Amino acid sequence: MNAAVRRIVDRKRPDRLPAWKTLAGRRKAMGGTTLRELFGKDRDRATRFSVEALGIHFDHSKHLIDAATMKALFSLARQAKVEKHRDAMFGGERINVTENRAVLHTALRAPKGAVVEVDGVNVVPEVHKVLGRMGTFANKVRRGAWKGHSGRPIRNVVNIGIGGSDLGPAMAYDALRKFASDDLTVRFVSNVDANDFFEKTRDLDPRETMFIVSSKTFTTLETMTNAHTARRWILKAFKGDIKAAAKHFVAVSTNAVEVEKFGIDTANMFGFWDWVGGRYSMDSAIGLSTMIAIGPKRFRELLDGFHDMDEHFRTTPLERNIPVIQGLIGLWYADFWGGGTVAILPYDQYLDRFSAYLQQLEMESNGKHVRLGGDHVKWDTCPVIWGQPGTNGQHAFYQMIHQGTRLVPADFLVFAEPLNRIGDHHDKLIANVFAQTEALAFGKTLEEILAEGVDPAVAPHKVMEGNRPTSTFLCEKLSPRMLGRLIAMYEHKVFVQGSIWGINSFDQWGVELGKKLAQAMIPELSAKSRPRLKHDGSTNALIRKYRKIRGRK
Ligand code: G6Q
Repeated sequence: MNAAVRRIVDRKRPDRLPAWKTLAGRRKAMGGTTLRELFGKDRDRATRFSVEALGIHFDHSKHLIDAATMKALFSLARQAKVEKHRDAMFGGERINVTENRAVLHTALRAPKGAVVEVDGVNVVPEVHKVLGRMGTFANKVRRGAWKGHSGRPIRNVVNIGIGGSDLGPAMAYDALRKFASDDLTVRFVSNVDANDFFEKTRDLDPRETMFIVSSKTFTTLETMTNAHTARRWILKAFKGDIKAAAKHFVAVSTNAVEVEKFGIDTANMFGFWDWVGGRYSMDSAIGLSTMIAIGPKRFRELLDGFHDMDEHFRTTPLERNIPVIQGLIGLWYADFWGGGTVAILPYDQYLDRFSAYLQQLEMESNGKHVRLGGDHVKWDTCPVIWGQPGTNGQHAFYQMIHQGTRLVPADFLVFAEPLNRIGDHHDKLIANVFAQTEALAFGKTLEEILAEGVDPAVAPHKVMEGNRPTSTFLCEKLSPRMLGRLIAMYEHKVFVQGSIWGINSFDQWGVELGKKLAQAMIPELSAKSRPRLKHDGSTNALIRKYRKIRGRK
C-alpha cells in the first residue's frame, strides 16, 4: 500500500473519536425529551435550526436535536476529517481505493476554464468537448434534422441502460417534463424482463425511433440483451437491411471496443471516464437523453445547479453547510437512535422517481459493512431509503409514520412556486406539507382528544405521540438548476456520512455476486437436456420446477 492510499484508508474509527462519546452522552441526556418541550424551551428554535442557501430553505428544527448535540456532531465531522477527505475528492485523489479510481463527478459540472486534474491532466476541457458534441447531436435530433434510415426524422428516443445508466436520466426526464420538448417521446428501458421492452416500444414507429445504448462497461447483461432486441426490432422494420442500424443507434460508454463490436460507429459514441461512478453519472454523456429532451441550454442550467451545490459544500463552514448538516443528522439517528430507515417525501408529482433515484445513490454508496481498511464496522451505516410523492403517501403508509412503533425520520421537499397554476391546488399541496410535519412533530395528547368530547374508549386510538422528526426543504421553484442543486445536496450528504463511517462510498462489490451467479444459471434454465445441478436444495428445486413449467426436461 503506497503512502497516498494509506492516507485515504487510515481513518480513525468514529466510535473512538471523542465526539462520538459526547454524542452517546447527549443521547442519554435527551432521554424521552419531546419536540414539544424543545420548542417550548426555545422561541428561536426555528431560526436557530434552519439554513438558507441557493433558493433552498432547510428547516431542521423539527429534529430531536439541541445546540449541544449539533455542536458535538460538527466536532465529529471535524475529528473524522470530513473536510480533508472532501478536498481530496475535489482534488482528484484516488479516494475510491478498491477500484483505484478518482471520484470526480464534480468535474462533470465544472464551468469552462476550471482546472481539475487527474494524475496531472486537466480533465475539464475534455468534459466540455464531449458536452459540445452532445449539444450538436441533441440539437440535430430536436430540430428533426437527424433522419432515420427511411429519411423520416427521429421523433422517439429510447434510452437503454440500467442502474446508474438509467435511474438518473429517467428521474430527470420526469422531473423536468415541464421543460421538455413536446415534439419528442422519450422512454427508458432498463429491465431484462421482456415486458419492459415490449411495453415501451409497442406504440412506436421504428422508422422514427432512435436508441441510446447507455452503459459504462457495455457488457451489462440487461442492457446488452435489450440492445440486441432493439437492433432486431429495427432491422425487422427495414427488412434486415444491416445499414439501417447506423441511423437508429448511438452509444454512451467508456468501452469503445465493445461499442464497435456491437456495430455502433464510434463516431456516434459519446464517452466518459472511469472516474465517473455509475450512480454519479447523470451529468456525463449518460445524460444524453435528458439533453435531447430539455435542450443543451437547460442541460447546462442543470449542471450549473449541481456546481452551485458543489461550491456550497466545498466552501461553506460546516455549521451552515446544508449537506453536512443533513448528513450529520442522518448519522445521529442511524447510530444513536437505532433509526433504520429514512423516508423521502417530495411534494411534487414531477419528482415521482426521486426517491427511487436516491435509493440507489444512498444505499449503493453507503450500504456497506467493511471499512476502507478492511475491518468490519461496529456501528450502523446506511438506513433503508424509500418514499414516494405526497400527498399520495398520506393516504397509504403515513399511518405507520404517525402511529407505528418505529422511528422514521423523513425529508419533506416542496417548491413554493407552482409550475402549473391551476385553481388553488398549490396552496392545498403546501398546506398538506406543513400540516404533516406539524402533526408528526407535536401530535395530539389524550387530554386534548378527551377535551374534544371524544368517547373515552376510542380516545387512546386517536392519540398521536408526536416526536416524529422531519426535515423540510422549502425550495423556490422546480427548474433544471434547482434539480441539480437538490441532487448534488444528496450526493454530498452521502459523502459526509461515508467519510465519517470510514467506508468507500464509491464501489459496489455487493452487486457482483448475484450477477455472476445469474450468468452461470442461464444455461441451466435453458438447456435442452437435463442439467446437472450443483446448487443448494432450494435453488435446485426451483430450477427444476421452472423447467417443468416451461416444458423442459
Ligand atoms: C452504479 C452501479 C450500477 C451501474 C449499472 C450499469 O453506481 O455501478 O448501477 O450503473 O450496473 O452499469 P453499466 O453502465 O456498465 O451498464
